[in-house]
This record gives sequence, C-alpha cells and structure tokens, in this order.
Amino acid sequence: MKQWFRLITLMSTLFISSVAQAACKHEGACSQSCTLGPHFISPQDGDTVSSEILVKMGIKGLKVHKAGDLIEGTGHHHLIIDGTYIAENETVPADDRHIHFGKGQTETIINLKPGKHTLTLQFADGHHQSYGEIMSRTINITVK
Ligand SMILES: [Cu+2]
Repeated sequence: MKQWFRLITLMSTLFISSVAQAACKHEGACSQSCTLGPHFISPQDGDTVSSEILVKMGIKGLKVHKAGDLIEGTGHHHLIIDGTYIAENETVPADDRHIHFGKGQTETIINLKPGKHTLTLQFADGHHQSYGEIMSRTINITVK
C-alpha cells in the first residue's frame, strides 16, 4: 500500500514537471512569457527585421480590457518606440512614439527606419495610468 502511494506521488511529480517543461520549451520565449507582465510574442529581443514590423503583444497576470473602464486586474497595451517605461501611476503620453491600444488590441504593424531601435511594452490601466516598470518590457531590434 505504501509503495503504491509512493508510485502515485512520483508519477504526479513527473507529470507536473513535464507540463512545466512543455510550457517553457523555448528558453528565450520562456524568460519573457513565463514572467508576470507584458511580453513580445513578436518580434523577439535581438531580432533583425524589415522596416514593416508586425508586433504581437502578450500579457501574463493581468487581463486586456478596453480603455475607459477602470477595472482592477485589467488594462491595455502601449508600445513605446525608442523610449523607456512610464513610472507607476504616471499617464502614458499619446504621440507617435507612445501608441495606445485602447480597444484592447494585441497586435499592430509599425514602420521603422533602418538601424537599431528599442521597443517597450507598457501595460497601463483603463485611465492610461502606468502599472510601472514591473509591467513593462523592452527589447532591442535591428531594422535592415
Ligand atoms: Cu492608454
């Protein structure tokens, strides 16, 4: 009886670790998508891309919701081009380098000039007030 119990415990441990491994199969993707906060599904940090860039945004730990409604645990994405994260509770500016996705969008196409650029995702609440550095993610890309 004891051995049977031990076998079940071992099997469930193996099962859980294999599930965890499957979720984190690609280490690069894991370091982003397994951590709380926003992450880039594409492009990835260090990528070289053409000038028209499809940006896909993900979020872990909070839910995407349209701007205007202030609901705890929700917010929307902001893409900051060649800038930095917005301090907690500060309003995310709205200009051509700070793009709001207030309809709850999770992908967009941007055009950048050739050279090195940074892209920052900033998650903010329904009133565009930043959740701070912890809810931001910056990657470096090269446009050819
Ligand atoms: Cu916003």
